[in-house]
Amino acid sequence: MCLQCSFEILTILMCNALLGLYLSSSSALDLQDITISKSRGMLYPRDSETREVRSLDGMWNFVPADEEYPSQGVNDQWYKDNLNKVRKVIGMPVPASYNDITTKQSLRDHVGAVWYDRNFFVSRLWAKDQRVWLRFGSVHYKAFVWVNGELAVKHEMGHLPFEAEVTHLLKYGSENRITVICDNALIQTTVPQGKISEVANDNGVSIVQSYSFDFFNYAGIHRSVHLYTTPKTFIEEVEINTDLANDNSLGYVYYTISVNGSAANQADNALYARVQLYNREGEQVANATSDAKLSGMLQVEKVKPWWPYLMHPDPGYLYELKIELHGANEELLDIYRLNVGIRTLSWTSTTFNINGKPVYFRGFGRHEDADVRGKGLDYALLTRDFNLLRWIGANAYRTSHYPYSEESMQFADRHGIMIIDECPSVDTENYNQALLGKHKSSLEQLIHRDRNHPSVVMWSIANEPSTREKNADIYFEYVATFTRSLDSSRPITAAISGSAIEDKAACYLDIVSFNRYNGWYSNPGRLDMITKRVIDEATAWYYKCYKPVIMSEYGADTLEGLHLQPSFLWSEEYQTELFSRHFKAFDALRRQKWFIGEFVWNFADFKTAQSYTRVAGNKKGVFTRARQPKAVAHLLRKRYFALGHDMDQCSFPDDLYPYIAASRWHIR
Ligand code: BDP
Repeated sequence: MCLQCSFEILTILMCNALLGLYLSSSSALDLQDITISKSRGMLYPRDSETREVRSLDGMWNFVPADEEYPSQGVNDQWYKDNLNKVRKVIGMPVPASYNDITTKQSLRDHVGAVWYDRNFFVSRLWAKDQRVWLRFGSVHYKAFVWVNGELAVKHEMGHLPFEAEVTHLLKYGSENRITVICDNALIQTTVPQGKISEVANDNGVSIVQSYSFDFFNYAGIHRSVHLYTTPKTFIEEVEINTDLANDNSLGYVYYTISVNGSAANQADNALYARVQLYNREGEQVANATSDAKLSGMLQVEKVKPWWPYLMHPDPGYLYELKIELHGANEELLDIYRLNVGIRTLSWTSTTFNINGKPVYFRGFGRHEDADVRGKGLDYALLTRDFNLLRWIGANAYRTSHYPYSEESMQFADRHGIMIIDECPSVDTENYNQALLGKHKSSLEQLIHRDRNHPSVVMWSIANEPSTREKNADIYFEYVATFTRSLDSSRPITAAISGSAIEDKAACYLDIVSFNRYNGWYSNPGRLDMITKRVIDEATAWYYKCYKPVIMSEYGADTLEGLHLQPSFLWSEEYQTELFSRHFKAFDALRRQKWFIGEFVWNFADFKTAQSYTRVAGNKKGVFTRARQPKAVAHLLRKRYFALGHDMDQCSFPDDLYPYIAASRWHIR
């Protein structure tokens, strides 16, 4: 086995052994805060009068690097020619995880680099006075990208977009080639963390990836790949903030624009933006011309605020903001449009409010997960999932345990589903300097990407970190302070699994979320040991930090179709009864004003690593992996609509209570 390599991407395999050593000594040291570089650009690619977007999705060529000689492709410069010249390639769909596409176990469980390439034409019409950008929605976990044999961009961190200008690398009016290495290896300084070791097998040794988080480490080009054009001087960033006044009848949209390009340097004072806001009917409701700093405010009379689903008869109201960038002599340089929801958020030590009204969250933890596609973006699945969220009456979900696709954020905006937006830090432990830098970077990239979505109402800075460990306090103080410095308009949370007594991190948050599996991991089978424990734990969290409290995970694995009466672990009856015991606790807690939400684990069954505790994955879904309801979904639906009715007087769907009998029946 040769683990010698010359290229950065593969050094992680070598360093792993050393890393263990470094970490055990470094964890004794005090952590210092660390400055990170900030991301730029990355507006979602949209065409306009000045921009063109071209998809590179479709079938790509694919070949995994040899486990025996992982650096061979880099050493032999496979990116200098078509991959099929050096290796037998197979077809691989983009976007998709590669793991479940073939029938080969070796690919499903592959550790390290895989190679993709494809050829494409660029029209000679694109050779005019403009720039061309190459943008990936996400590649998990680490990516290196070459265009026509030249390195165009590299990026570390799954689930987040990255891009590079490729104007100078493309051949216009000719065929081009794009080559990608995607490396899925996770170590102690990646986000999330994992471990790689060499383990003896029957014929020698294997490189084995392990991780403690409970979802399959799907990898590949997970989201769309785009080429898009911009003018030479173009709108590079847009930041939106909104406010409401006068009893929510007047709206304010504050905007700040950044420009990239020579015109920005040469004629600073000449640049200005004209911004126009359109309602759903396409009528202009406000317009303004920016100041010289390219910022300003739009005032909207008789505004239609953005409301969550079931909190208002017209949830998810979006305006369209059209931004025109003008240069000297009024020359129109660039146009970019984005959707804007106008709403306010506020929070106290006991409440969370949207547009001045208290919110009670009723939602899910989820995963981006499906058979065959893994974590690959799929509009059919996305549409089905949002239809199910509406069917069941949920108003929120947490993007457990990593950022979800930009397309899903757009769906959430439109459907009025509130998002607790989580960075990819899951089961965080072994706090060290390098990890802190990457953790902060993951939040910076996430906030940069998602800050303009009205659906995003909270940032989650971690899931189940080890919060009693040495340095957990200083580490999370740094991470929380950094997050607030990037966005003070949204509260911060993290899903904590440690006990309130031992925890050192929760009080740095604005809202405390806790995960607990009463009746499952704790006291399995004991439905009589749930309600009081949930009430006691939520109360302990409140009196520890004096912050609003959410139960961010509870649930039970349930095998679809398994019915056992009296209920027994894994049966549909057990999941239903376990939920009901939690509902009782939540209602008792709701009378304490500081308990502000309940999130089921999980929306749907999902794949995990192989383990004797998992029957082909985690089965805690309210829906099956094929997105069909288990028995508990019907109970949850009744509760979520009842809560919507109690809180916000929403109406009930006609089929919520099918006819049973003419007699009066009793609900306890
Ligand atoms: C929680 C984790 C979640 C797991 C869940 C479970 O946050 O990722 O899937 O437990 O075990 O601790 O089902």
